[in-house]
Amino acid sequence: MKKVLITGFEPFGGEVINPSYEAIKNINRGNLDCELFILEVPTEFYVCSRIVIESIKKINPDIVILVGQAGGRKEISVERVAINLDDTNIPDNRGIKPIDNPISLFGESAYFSTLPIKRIVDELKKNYIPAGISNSAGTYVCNHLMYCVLHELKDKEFDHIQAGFIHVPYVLEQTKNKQNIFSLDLNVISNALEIIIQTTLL
Ligand code: PCA
Repeated sequence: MKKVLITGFEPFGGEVINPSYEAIKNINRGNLDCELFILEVPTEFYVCSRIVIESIKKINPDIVILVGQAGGRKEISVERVAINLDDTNIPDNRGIKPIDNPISLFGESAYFSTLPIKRIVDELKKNYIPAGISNSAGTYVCNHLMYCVLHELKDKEFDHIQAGFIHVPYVLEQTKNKQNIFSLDLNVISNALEIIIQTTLL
């Protein structure tokens, strides 16, 4: 049976929860044809990638799906690309705030997701879940993690592993007292992640 590692982030930016981690905890393993490993990752530049890469080395998964919150987005965003840049106005959870920093001096300018991104979007839409491809994972911690993981997986030892990043909108409980902010039900996000895993396994 194939092994899938899925990661979500700790809350950041004043939020009490992060829908990415809530959603991966809520995945129904009974709907999956794989062994699933879940991991909560600190919303911290540098630390996040170290933890995920250590975990990849330990688990030796076939597929790695990184998930993060993108508040304000109106669909499940299947990220196409990570760029070699850290640049942020808001500090991470450790107070680190890189500006115009390359992530790797020797890495490529960008790395592309190796998940079947078009098939994933089609499957999500077939299931009436709002979804689309995104051409920017931003320049904050999520892009950092996606870049570092794809950079590491270029290595011959790991190049059989498929990996990519999914940004999810807020969940209902985060937007209760806010107006006109899009959110999805937690179960819809978890179901979307189940579909993403199953589609990648095919
Ligand atoms: N979203 C942030 C970092 C952690 C998270 O869940 C981002 O989009 O970079």
